[in-house]
Amino acid sequence: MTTEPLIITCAVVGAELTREVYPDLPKSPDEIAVAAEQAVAAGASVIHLHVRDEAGRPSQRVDIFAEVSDKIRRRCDCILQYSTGGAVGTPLSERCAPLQLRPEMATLSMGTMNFGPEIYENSEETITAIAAAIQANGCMAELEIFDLGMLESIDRLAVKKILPEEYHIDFVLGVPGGMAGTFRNLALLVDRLTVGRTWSVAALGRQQLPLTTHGIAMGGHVRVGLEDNIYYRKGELAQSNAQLVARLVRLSVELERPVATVAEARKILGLDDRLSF
Ligand code: KMH
Ligand code: ZN
Repeated sequence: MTTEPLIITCAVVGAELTREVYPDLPKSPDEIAVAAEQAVAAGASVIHLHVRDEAGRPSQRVDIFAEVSDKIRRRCDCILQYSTGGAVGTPLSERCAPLQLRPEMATLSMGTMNFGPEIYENSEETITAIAAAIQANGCMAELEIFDLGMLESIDRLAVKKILPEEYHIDFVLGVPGGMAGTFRNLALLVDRLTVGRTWSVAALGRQQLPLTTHGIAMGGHVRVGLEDNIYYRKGELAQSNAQLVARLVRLSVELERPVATVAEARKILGLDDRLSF
């Protein structure tokens, strides 16, 4: 089993979550920055970032991403990973807009899918446009894989030179309409990976804990946070993003995976070579 340091990503707010289901959801720039700072203090090195507008709605506005990023950077060092997924239905032009702020990382969803009752549109044309924007702004892509076919699309799109050469892969399991969050599915996906690619696992709801624990033992990296799961255990809401991160830190230590510092995470992801732009 690998003893490589574990990169923990924290997805602190997401686009779909509301205060009706999670009353303390961080929404304002200050609240999101505090949530990120606490997650980093607990052991996260990457913050997967969505933001909300003044009305609390998911937004891809550049000024809000700039404000939140600035507030996070004043509080702590971490790798900022902007969402280009936005919310289901966010137009393509809006999805890419924050990339002009040149975050270290940005997500790239690898296919269209049912997302609950809605359609999350990621046609080849959309993937091509987002991949181009990611590269034009010097970001490292994190490919979001919600289903096996999306993983199998990587080679096809790479041949067409649509994808950047360097990328990290994140398996997001358990979205209704995507691949279920099971050990077998994670093993199947990891089996199909090109050797040497870094990967992480995120899983929705009650699968977050078992799948991330499994991912640690398999030598991958992990993502937790309220975007994917609001519960600490059955019937008990998590107190915070940091609480979810802290549990994974404890598990990781027990499994002989030291938790990566931000500097170590940059090195593992190949971001340390990119800091000069
Ligand atoms: N909100 C989802 C529709 C991403 O951040 O890149 C898409 C999402 C993926 O959250
Ligand atoms: Zn997201």
